[in-house]
Amino acid sequence: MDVAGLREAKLAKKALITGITGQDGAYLSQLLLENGYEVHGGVRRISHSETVRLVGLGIDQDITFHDFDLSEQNSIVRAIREGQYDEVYNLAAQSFVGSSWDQPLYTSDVNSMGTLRILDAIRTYSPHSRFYQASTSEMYGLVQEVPQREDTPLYPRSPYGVAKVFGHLMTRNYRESFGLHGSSGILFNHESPLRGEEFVTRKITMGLARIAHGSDRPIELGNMDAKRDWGYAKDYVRGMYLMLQQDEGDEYVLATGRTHTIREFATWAAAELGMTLAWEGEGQDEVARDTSSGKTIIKVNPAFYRPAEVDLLVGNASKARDKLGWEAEVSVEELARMMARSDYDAAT
Ligand code: NAP
Ligand code: G4F
Repeated sequence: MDVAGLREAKLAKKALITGITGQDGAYLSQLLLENGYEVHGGVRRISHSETVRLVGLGIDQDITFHDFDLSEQNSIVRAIREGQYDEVYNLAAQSFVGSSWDQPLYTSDVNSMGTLRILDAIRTYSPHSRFYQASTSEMYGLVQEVPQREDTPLYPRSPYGVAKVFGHLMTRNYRESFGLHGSSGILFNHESPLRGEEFVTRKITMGLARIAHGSDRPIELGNMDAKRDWGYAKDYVRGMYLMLQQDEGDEYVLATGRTHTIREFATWAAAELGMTLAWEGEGQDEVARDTSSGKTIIKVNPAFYRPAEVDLLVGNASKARDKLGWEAEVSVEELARMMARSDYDAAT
Protein backbone atom coordinates (compact mmCIF):
# COMPACT_ATOMS: atom_id res chain seq x y z
CA MET A 1 0.00 0.00 0.00
CA ASP A 2 1.35 3.45 -0.88
CA VAL A 3 1.57 6.45 1.47
CA ALA A 4 -1.82 7.85 0.41
CA GLY A 5 -3.42 4.41 0.86
CA LEU A 6 -1.96 4.02 4.34
CA ARG A 7 -3.42 7.35 5.41
CA GLU A 8 -6.78 6.59 3.78
CA ALA A 9 -7.03 3.24 5.58
CA LYS A 10 -5.99 4.91 8.88
CA LEU A 11 -3.01 2.54 9.07
CA ALA A 12 -0.44 5.33 9.09
CA LYS A 13 1.65 5.74 12.23
CA LYS A 14 1.01 8.97 14.09
CA ALA A 15 3.88 11.10 15.39
CA LEU A 16 4.16 14.31 17.40
CA ILE A 17 7.25 16.45 16.84
CA THR A 18 7.97 19.20 19.36
CA GLY A 19 10.23 21.92 17.96
CA ILE A 20 8.80 21.22 14.50
CA THR A 21 9.59 24.77 13.35
CA GLY A 22 13.34 24.23 13.93
CA GLN A 23 16.03 22.78 11.65
CA ASP A 24 15.67 19.16 12.77
CA GLY A 25 11.88 19.40 13.07
CA ALA A 26 11.65 20.36 9.40
CA TYR A 27 13.83 17.50 8.13
CA LEU A 28 12.27 14.93 10.47
CA SER A 29 8.77 15.95 9.34
CA GLN A 30 9.85 15.45 5.74
CA LEU A 31 11.26 12.00 6.50
CA LEU A 32 8.19 10.83 8.45
CA LEU A 33 5.82 12.08 5.75
CA GLU A 34 7.85 10.17 3.16
CA ASN A 35 7.42 7.08 5.35
CA GLY A 36 3.64 7.47 5.38
CA TYR A 37 3.26 8.96 8.87
CA GLU A 38 0.52 11.30 10.02
CA VAL A 39 2.67 14.16 11.33
CA HIS A 40 1.61 16.52 14.11
CA GLY A 41 3.71 19.43 15.33
CA GLY A 42 3.84 21.41 18.55
CA VAL A 43 4.21 25.12 17.86
CA ARG A 44 4.57 28.04 20.26
CA ARG A 45 2.16 30.88 19.73
CA ILE A 46 5.15 33.23 19.78
CA SER A 47 7.24 31.12 17.39
CA HIS A 48 10.42 32.84 16.17
CA SER A 49 10.63 30.99 12.90
CA GLU A 50 6.95 30.11 12.48
CA THR A 51 6.69 27.56 9.72
CA VAL A 52 9.12 29.13 7.26
CA ARG A 53 11.37 26.03 7.05
CA LEU A 54 8.36 23.73 6.51
CA VAL A 55 7.03 26.07 3.84
CA GLY A 56 10.47 25.99 2.19
CA LEU A 57 10.34 22.18 2.06
CA GLY A 58 6.78 22.36 0.70
CA ILE A 59 5.32 20.24 3.53
CA ASP A 60 3.53 22.75 5.80
CA GLN A 61 0.12 21.79 4.38
CA ASP A 62 0.70 18.11 5.26
CA ILE A 63 1.17 18.73 9.00
CA THR A 64 -1.38 19.27 11.77
CA PHE A 65 -0.21 21.98 14.16
CA HIS A 66 -1.06 22.26 17.85
CA ASP A 67 -0.40 25.04 20.36
CA PHE A 68 2.43 23.73 22.48
CA ASP A 69 4.96 25.19 24.91
CA LEU A 70 7.46 23.16 26.94
CA SER A 71 7.05 25.56 29.86
CA GLU A 72 3.26 25.04 29.95
CA GLN A 73 2.17 21.75 31.51
CA ASN A 74 -1.43 22.02 30.29
CA SER A 75 -0.47 22.29 26.63
CA ILE A 76 1.74 19.21 26.97
CA VAL A 77 -0.84 17.08 28.76
CA ARG A 78 -3.53 18.07 26.28
CA ALA A 79 -1.33 17.21 23.29
CA ILE A 80 -0.22 13.83 24.65
CA ARG A 81 -3.59 12.72 26.09
CA GLU A 82 -5.64 13.66 23.05
CA GLY A 83 -3.06 12.61 20.44
CA GLN A 84 -2.29 9.03 21.60
CA TYR A 85 0.77 9.14 19.33
CA ASP A 86 2.80 6.12 18.30
CA GLU A 87 5.96 8.21 18.48
CA VAL A 88 6.83 11.49 20.22
CA TYR A 89 10.04 13.30 19.20
CA ASN A 90 11.08 15.99 21.68
CA LEU A 91 13.19 18.36 19.59
CA ALA A 92 12.00 21.58 21.23
CA ALA A 93 14.56 23.46 23.32
CA GLN A 94 16.23 26.75 23.99
CA SER A 95 18.96 25.39 21.75
CA PHE A 96 21.52 28.22 21.58
CA VAL A 97 24.33 27.52 24.05
CA GLY A 98 25.52 31.15 24.01
CA SER A 99 22.15 32.48 25.28
CA SER A 100 21.97 29.94 28.06
CA TRP A 101 24.28 32.01 30.31
CA ASP A 102 21.96 35.02 29.90
CA GLN A 103 18.82 32.95 30.41
CA PRO A 104 19.85 30.10 32.73
CA LEU A 105 16.49 29.77 34.51
CA TYR A 106 14.44 29.82 31.32
CA THR A 107 16.86 27.43 29.59
CA SER A 108 16.74 25.04 32.54
CA ASP A 109 12.97 25.10 32.76
CA VAL A 110 12.42 24.48 29.05
CA ASN A 111 15.23 21.98 28.42
CA SER A 112 15.05 19.95 31.63
CA MET A 113 11.60 20.35 33.22
CA GLY A 114 10.01 20.56 29.78
CA THR A 115 11.38 17.09 29.01
CA LEU A 116 10.12 15.74 32.33
CA ARG A 117 6.67 17.22 31.69
CA ILE A 118 6.44 15.23 28.45
CA LEU A 119 7.80 12.04 29.99
CA ASP A 120 5.29 12.22 32.83
CA ALA A 121 2.40 12.99 30.49
CA ILE A 122 3.33 9.93 28.39
CA ARG A 123 3.63 7.73 31.49
CA THR A 124 0.23 8.88 32.74
CA TYR A 125 -1.86 9.26 29.59
CA SER A 126 -0.17 7.42 26.72
CA PRO A 127 2.31 4.77 27.95
CA HIS A 128 2.40 3.03 24.56
CA SER A 129 4.00 6.11 22.94
CA ARG A 130 7.66 5.75 21.99
CA PHE A 131 9.73 8.77 23.03
CA TYR A 132 12.84 10.38 21.52
CA GLN A 133 14.88 12.89 23.53
CA ALA A 134 17.22 15.33 21.76
CA SER A 135 20.33 14.89 23.90
CA THR A 136 23.58 16.51 22.87
CA SER A 137 27.36 16.27 22.71
CA GLU A 138 27.37 19.51 24.73
CA MET A 139 26.80 17.20 27.75
CA TYR A 140 30.44 16.02 27.38
CA GLY A 141 31.69 19.63 27.71
CA LEU A 142 35.14 19.38 29.27
CA VAL A 143 35.72 16.07 27.60
CA GLN A 144 36.83 13.17 29.78
CA GLU A 145 37.63 10.86 26.86
CA VAL A 146 38.39 11.23 23.13
CA PRO A 147 36.39 10.28 21.12
CA GLN A 148 33.18 10.45 23.16
CA ARG A 149 30.91 7.39 23.41
CA GLU A 150 27.59 6.64 25.10
CA ASP A 151 29.32 5.79 28.41
CA THR A 152 31.83 8.66 28.46
CA PRO A 153 31.39 10.61 31.74
CA LEU A 154 29.39 13.83 31.34
CA TYR A 155 30.92 17.21 32.26
CA PRO A 156 28.67 19.97 30.85
CA ARG A 157 30.12 23.49 30.56
CA SER A 158 27.00 25.62 30.05
CA PRO A 159 23.54 26.00 31.59
CA TYR A 160 22.28 24.52 28.30
CA GLY A 161 24.47 21.43 28.75
CA VAL A 162 23.52 20.99 32.41
CA ALA A 163 19.81 21.18 31.59
CA LYS A 164 20.21 18.64 28.77
CA VAL A 165 21.92 16.22 31.17
CA PHE A 166 18.76 16.31 33.31
CA GLY A 167 16.56 15.48 30.32
CA HIS A 168 18.95 12.71 29.28
CA LEU A 169 19.02 11.07 32.70
CA MET A 170 15.26 11.46 33.21
CA THR A 171 14.65 9.67 29.91
CA ARG A 172 16.87 6.85 31.15
CA ASN A 173 15.10 6.86 34.53
CA TYR A 174 11.59 6.67 33.02
CA ARG A 175 12.75 3.84 30.78
CA GLU A 176 14.18 1.89 33.71
CA SER A 177 11.46 2.78 36.26
CA PHE A 178 8.30 2.56 34.17
CA GLY A 179 9.32 0.52 31.12
CA LEU A 180 8.76 3.47 28.82
CA HIS A 181 10.15 3.08 25.29
CA GLY A 182 12.41 6.12 25.62
CA SER A 183 15.58 6.77 23.62
CA SER A 184 18.15 9.54 23.80
CA GLY A 185 20.15 10.51 20.75
CA ILE A 186 23.44 12.10 21.80
CA LEU A 187 23.84 14.11 18.65
CA PHE A 188 27.01 15.95 17.74
CA ASN A 189 26.71 19.26 15.88
CA HIS A 190 24.67 18.94 12.72
CA GLU A 191 24.06 21.72 10.27
CA SER A 192 22.31 22.46 6.97
CA PRO A 193 21.01 25.34 4.89
CA LEU A 194 18.12 25.41 7.42
CA ARG A 195 20.46 25.92 10.41
CA GLY A 196 19.57 28.81 12.77
CA GLU A 197 21.42 32.00 11.85
CA GLU A 198 23.01 32.42 15.31
CA PHE A 199 25.10 29.22 15.06
CA VAL A 200 28.68 29.61 13.87
CA THR A 201 28.45 27.63 10.60
CA ARG A 202 25.41 29.50 9.30
CA LYS A 203 26.77 32.82 10.56
CA ILE A 204 29.86 32.14 8.44
CA THR A 205 28.03 31.03 5.30
CA MET A 206 25.53 33.91 5.43
CA GLY A 207 28.38 36.37 5.98
CA LEU A 208 30.38 34.92 3.08
CA ALA A 209 27.33 35.14 0.81
CA ARG A 210 26.87 38.79 1.77
CA ILE A 211 30.55 39.54 1.02
CA ALA A 212 30.46 37.61 -2.27
CA HIS A 213 27.56 39.85 -3.28
CA GLY A 214 29.66 42.97 -2.63
CA SER A 215 29.54 43.79 1.09
CA ASP A 216 32.77 45.07 2.70
CA ARG A 217 31.67 44.19 6.25
CA PRO A 218 33.79 41.34 7.69
CA ILE A 219 32.27 38.47 9.64
CA GLU A 220 32.94 38.88 13.38
CA LEU A 221 33.50 35.66 15.35
CA GLY A 222 34.49 34.70 18.90
CA ASN A 223 36.72 31.76 19.83
CA MET A 224 38.08 30.27 16.62
CA ASP A 225 40.08 27.53 18.31
CA ALA A 226 37.02 25.41 19.09
CA LYS A 227 36.80 22.09 17.21
CA ARG A 228 33.54 20.43 16.33
CA ASP A 229 32.36 17.14 14.82
CA TRP A 230 29.97 18.59 12.21
CA GLY A 231 27.54 16.48 10.20
CA TYR A 232 24.52 17.06 7.95
CA ALA A 233 21.16 17.41 9.72
CA LYS A 234 19.30 15.24 7.19
CA ASP A 235 21.58 12.30 8.07
CA TYR A 236 20.95 12.84 11.78
CA VAL A 237 17.13 12.87 11.67
CA ARG A 238 17.33 9.47 9.97
CA GLY A 239 19.15 8.26 13.08
CA MET A 240 16.39 9.61 15.36
CA TYR A 241 13.78 7.74 13.35
CA LEU A 242 15.79 4.48 13.44
CA MET A 243 16.10 4.69 17.25
CA LEU A 244 12.32 4.60 17.64
CA GLN A 245 12.00 1.58 15.31
CA GLN A 246 14.03 -0.64 17.69
CA ASP A 247 12.38 -3.12 20.08
CA GLU A 248 13.81 -1.34 23.15
CA GLY A 249 14.64 2.24 24.02
CA ASP A 250 18.37 3.01 24.37
CA GLU A 251 21.05 5.72 24.05
CA TYR A 252 23.07 6.33 20.89
CA VAL A 253 25.82 8.73 19.80
CA LEU A 254 25.37 10.13 16.28
CA ALA A 255 28.57 11.71 14.95
CA THR A 256 30.92 11.64 11.98
CA GLY A 257 34.00 10.66 14.05
CA ARG A 258 36.02 13.55 12.59
CA THR A 259 36.65 16.95 14.13
CA HIS A 260 37.56 20.24 12.43
CA THR A 261 38.30 23.83 13.33
CA ILE A 262 36.14 26.82 12.57
CA ARG A 263 38.97 28.03 10.30
CA GLU A 264 38.72 24.85 8.20
CA PHE A 265 34.93 25.17 7.90
CA ALA A 266 35.22 28.82 6.84
CA THR A 267 38.00 28.06 4.34
CA TRP A 268 35.90 25.38 2.59
CA ALA A 269 32.78 27.55 2.53
CA ALA A 270 34.74 30.53 1.17
CA ALA A 271 36.31 28.38 -1.57
CA GLU A 272 32.83 27.49 -2.81
CA LEU A 273 32.22 31.22 -3.40
CA GLY A 274 35.58 31.80 -5.10
CA MET A 275 37.51 33.18 -2.13
CA THR A 276 40.85 31.81 -0.90
CA LEU A 277 41.30 32.54 2.79
CA ALA A 278 44.72 33.23 4.33
CA TRP A 279 44.83 33.37 8.13
CA GLU A 280 47.10 35.91 9.89
CA GLY A 281 47.70 37.03 13.47
CA GLU A 282 46.78 35.39 16.76
CA GLY A 283 44.11 35.62 19.45
CA GLN A 284 42.03 38.79 19.24
CA ASP A 285 44.19 40.04 16.32
CA GLU A 286 43.55 37.08 14.07
CA VAL A 287 42.00 37.82 10.65
CA ALA A 288 41.27 35.89 7.47
CA ARG A 289 41.86 37.70 4.16
CA ASP A 290 40.87 36.76 0.64
CA THR A 291 44.21 36.39 -1.17
CA SER A 292 42.91 37.67 -4.50
CA SER A 293 40.95 40.76 -3.40
CA GLY A 294 42.94 41.47 -0.21
CA LYS A 295 39.60 42.02 1.61
CA THR A 296 39.33 41.14 5.32
CA ILE A 297 36.69 38.41 5.42
CA ILE A 298 36.75 37.35 9.10
CA LYS A 299 37.93 39.06 12.25
CA VAL A 300 37.65 38.38 15.97
CA ASN A 301 35.20 40.16 18.24
CA PRO A 302 35.64 39.12 21.91
CA ALA A 303 31.95 39.94 22.51
CA PHE A 304 31.29 36.48 21.05
CA TYR A 305 33.54 34.68 23.54
CA ARG A 306 31.70 32.42 26.02
CA PRO A 307 32.18 32.32 29.83
CA ALA A 308 33.29 28.67 29.50
CA GLU A 309 34.21 26.83 26.31
CA VAL A 310 33.83 23.35 24.92
CA ASP A 311 37.13 23.09 23.07
CA LEU A 312 36.92 19.72 21.37
CA LEU A 313 34.07 17.43 20.40
CA VAL A 314 34.45 14.23 18.40
CA GLY A 315 32.08 11.31 18.65
CA ASN A 316 32.32 7.55 18.25
CA ALA A 317 29.09 6.40 16.57
CA SER A 318 30.01 2.70 16.33
CA LYS A 319 27.02 1.62 18.45
CA ALA A 320 24.63 3.41 16.09
CA ARG A 321 26.44 1.86 13.11
CA ASP A 322 26.26 -1.68 14.56
CA LYS A 323 22.73 -1.59 16.00
CA LEU A 324 20.90 0.90 13.77
CA GLY A 325 22.90 0.57 10.57
CA TRP A 326 23.38 4.35 10.73
CA GLU A 327 26.27 6.32 9.29
CA ALA A 328 26.85 9.97 8.43
CA GLU A 329 26.92 10.20 4.65
CA VAL A 330 27.78 13.86 3.98
CA SER A 331 31.30 15.14 4.77
CA VAL A 332 31.89 18.44 6.52
CA GLU A 333 33.54 19.91 3.42
CA GLU A 334 30.49 19.02 1.29
CA LEU A 335 28.30 20.49 4.02
CA ALA A 336 30.24 23.78 4.18
CA ARG A 337 30.05 24.12 0.40
CA MET A 338 26.33 23.23 0.33
CA MET A 339 25.51 25.87 2.96
CA ALA A 340 27.59 28.59 1.32
CA ARG A 341 26.03 27.90 -2.10
CA SER A 342 22.52 27.89 -0.64
CA ASP A 343 23.05 31.24 1.13
CA TYR A 344 24.66 32.76 -1.96
CA ASP A 345 21.78 31.65 -4.20
CA ALA A 346 19.16 32.84 -1.70
CA ALA A 347 20.73 36.30 -1.63
CA THR A 348 20.63 36.83 -5.40
P1 NAP B 1 16.38 24.81 16.56
O1 NAP B 1 16.44 24.95 15.08
O2 NAP B 1 16.89 25.91 17.41
O3 NAP B 1 14.86 24.50 16.94
C1 NAP B 1 14.42 24.56 18.27
C2 NAP B 1 12.91 24.38 18.27
O4 NAP B 1 12.45 24.41 19.64
C3 NAP B 1 12.15 25.47 17.52
O5 NAP B 1 11.08 24.85 16.83
C4 NAP B 1 11.61 26.33 18.63
O6 NAP B 1 10.43 27.00 18.30
C5 NAP B 1 11.32 25.28 19.69
N1 NAP B 1 11.17 25.83 21.04
C6 NAP B 1 12.01 26.65 21.69
N2 NAP B 1 11.52 26.93 22.93
C7 NAP B 1 10.34 26.25 23.04
C8 NAP B 1 9.37 26.13 24.05
N3 NAP B 1 9.48 26.78 25.22
N4 NAP B 1 8.28 25.34 23.83
C9 NAP B 1 8.13 24.71 22.64
N5 NAP B 1 9.00 24.80 21.63
C10 NAP B 1 10.11 25.55 21.83
O7 NAP B 1 17.14 23.48 17.02
P2 NAP B 1 17.64 22.22 16.16
O8 NAP B 1 19.02 22.52 15.67
O9 NAP B 1 16.58 21.82 15.22
O10 NAP B 1 17.82 21.13 17.31
C11 NAP B 1 16.73 20.28 17.69
C12 NAP B 1 16.99 19.74 19.08
O11 NAP B 1 18.20 19.00 19.08
C13 NAP B 1 17.15 20.78 20.18
O12 NAP B 1 16.58 20.23 21.35
C14 NAP B 1 18.65 20.93 20.35
O13 NAP B 1 18.95 21.35 21.66
C15 NAP B 1 19.09 19.51 20.08
N6 NAP B 1 20.42 19.33 19.52
C16 NAP B 1 20.78 20.00 18.38
C17 NAP B 1 22.02 19.78 17.82
C18 NAP B 1 22.45 20.49 16.56
O14 NAP B 1 23.66 20.50 16.27
N7 NAP B 1 21.54 21.03 15.77
C19 NAP B 1 22.92 18.86 18.41
C20 NAP B 1 22.50 18.18 19.55
C21 NAP B 1 21.24 18.40 20.08
P3 NAP B 1 10.37 28.53 17.78
O15 NAP B 1 10.31 28.43 16.29
O16 NAP B 1 9.11 29.01 18.39
O17 NAP B 1 11.58 29.25 18.29
O1 G4F C 1 27.68 26.93 16.42
P1 G4F C 1 27.71 27.02 17.89
O2 G4F C 1 26.90 28.11 18.51
O3 G4F C 1 27.29 25.58 18.40
P2 G4F C 1 27.46 24.84 19.82
O4 G4F C 1 27.72 25.80 20.91
O5 G4F C 1 28.44 23.75 19.62
O6 G4F C 1 25.99 24.26 20.04
C1 G4F C 1 25.29 23.55 19.00
O7 G4F C 1 25.70 22.21 19.03
C2 G4F C 1 25.35 21.50 20.23
C3 G4F C 1 25.88 20.06 20.07
O8 G4F C 1 27.19 20.01 20.58
C4 G4F C 1 23.86 21.52 20.39
F1 G4F C 1 23.50 20.82 21.48
C5 G4F C 1 23.37 22.96 20.50
O9 G4F C 1 21.94 22.97 20.59
C6 G4F C 1 23.79 23.70 19.25
O10 G4F C 1 23.08 23.19 18.14
O11 G4F C 1 29.21 27.19 18.41
C7 G4F C 1 30.22 26.28 18.02
C8 G4F C 1 31.57 26.83 18.47
C9 G4F C 1 31.61 27.26 19.93
O12 G4F C 1 32.78 26.80 20.51
C10 G4F C 1 31.62 28.78 19.88
O13 G4F C 1 32.31 29.42 20.94
O14 G4F C 1 31.85 28.00 17.71
C11 G4F C 1 32.38 28.98 18.57
N1 G4F C 1 32.15 30.31 17.98
C12 G4F C 1 33.14 31.18 17.64
N2 G4F C 1 32.61 32.32 17.18
C13 G4F C 1 30.99 30.89 17.74
C14 G4F C 1 31.27 32.16 17.23
N3 G4F C 1 29.73 30.43 17.89
C15 G4F C 1 28.71 31.27 17.54
N4 G4F C 1 27.46 30.82 17.66
N5 G4F C 1 28.95 32.53 17.05
C16 G4F C 1 30.21 33.03 16.88
O15 G4F C 1 30.41 34.16 16.45
